Amino acid sequence: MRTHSVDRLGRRDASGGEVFRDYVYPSGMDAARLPGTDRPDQVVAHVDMDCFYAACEQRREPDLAGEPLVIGMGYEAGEPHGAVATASYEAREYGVESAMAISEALERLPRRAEGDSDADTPTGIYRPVDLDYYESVAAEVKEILHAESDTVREVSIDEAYLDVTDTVDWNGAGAWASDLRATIKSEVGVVASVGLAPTMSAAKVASDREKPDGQVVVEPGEVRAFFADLPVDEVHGVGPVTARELARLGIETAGDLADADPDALERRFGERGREIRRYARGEDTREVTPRGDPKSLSRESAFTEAVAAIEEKRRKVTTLARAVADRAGREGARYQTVGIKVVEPPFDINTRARSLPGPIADADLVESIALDLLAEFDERPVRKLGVRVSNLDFSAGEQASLGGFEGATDGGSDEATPDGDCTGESQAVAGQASLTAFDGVGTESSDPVSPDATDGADESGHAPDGQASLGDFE
Ligand code: DCP
Ligand code: MG
Repeated sequence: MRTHSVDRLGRRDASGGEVFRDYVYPSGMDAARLPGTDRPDQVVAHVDMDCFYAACEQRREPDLAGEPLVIGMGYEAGEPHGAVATASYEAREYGVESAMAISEALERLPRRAEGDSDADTPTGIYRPVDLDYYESVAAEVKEILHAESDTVREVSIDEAYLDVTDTVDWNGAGAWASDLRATIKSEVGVVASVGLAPTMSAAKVASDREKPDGQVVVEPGEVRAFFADLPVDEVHGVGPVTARELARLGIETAGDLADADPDALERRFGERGREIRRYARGEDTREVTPRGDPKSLSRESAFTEAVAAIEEKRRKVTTLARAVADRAGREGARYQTVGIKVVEPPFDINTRARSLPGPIADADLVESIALDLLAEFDERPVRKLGVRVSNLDFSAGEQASLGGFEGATDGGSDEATPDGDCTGESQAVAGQASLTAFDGVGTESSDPVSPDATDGADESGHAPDGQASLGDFE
């Protein structure tokens, strides 16, 4: 096992001053920002709660523990509507999974009748989403994570990265992860899986590898081998659309992508082709950075097939505009600029924006400006639409975000950056009901190799029954 020396990274003292740094880089440059360089000694943890909404329900109602439990977004007791937000691992055994239509879940796992726990055929318990409760549980977990590290980046309600370089070395990484998981379990009553690795993307894959209730440590030098068999759609920045394209090129695993000809990838995907190849090779120079106030808030949604029909496009933009305005309201944000993103097949990203004389909070106006901007694309086939508000002003009203798990797009840029990038981190939820319920987080615009300059949020999302997936774009 490799021994880790934090000193070589240039530890910082409590006041934030640099203690020393053995590596010398050209002045003003940081190791992590040098193209092609790595920070072999960065220790990144990724924490992701297991079947989180279901786990919250089980904490509240311990009789649900060990049961096949399905949490439905837009679901009402006894009804077949809505989409699966998540399912307990017991329910997953029957093929029930996130973003599946409830009607389909019911076919795989019929609803248990009241008092009918001994039925011959397996049955499941269905519950509607109670986001307020889940957020309160997430806040408890978050408190524990912040106690572990000064540098925590929360990326969704149940997921965060921690930079633990200064406190964890590779010899102690496994023990640290066990302790953290035990603390979360005993203090909060929900289960976390943890991955530790020298890069953010490897840590994320690692936390997923042994779910549920698992942990994986990937040491420096092992990342590429660790990735080799990974299906290509699990590489950071690669979603279903890109994965399909890659499959056509015979690239199915991260190992294939790592070995692919970078020029060919660039011809097919532009600069992003090189970026995803770098991620597949384990090269990821991103550092964990905490989130500040978002620079913009957005929602985007993909059609399963390109759509030219005006009304269908207008309906989607209306829904997205409402969702964005609602989100801004909850964040306590007013906005001065309203924009749309229109993706034409295969990957042509168009953005349009209009600025107002001063900040406002007015859902009707967001909708009418967005629809107005859409008019230019009335006749054109479109595969994805997004609505964004930017030039945000948090000065009026209280800050709703509380720096909590609830994500926000954090692109670090407004109109200056063409918003081709979407959040690889964000996850999409299915169905109209989930519009406001699950938000991803964008990446820093300062990250020159962000793979999120891609196809976007829906790449990590799921679209059951032709439903659009939803996510942030920046
Ligand atoms: N979620 C949702 N819709 C989706 C995906 C997720 O509403 N399509 C919600 C419900 C999940 C929570 O977000 O509980 C966290 O998402 P995860 O992807 O981490 O899924 P889980 O925590 O449920 O399961 P896992 O154990 O695989 O992490
Ligand atoms: Mg989870």
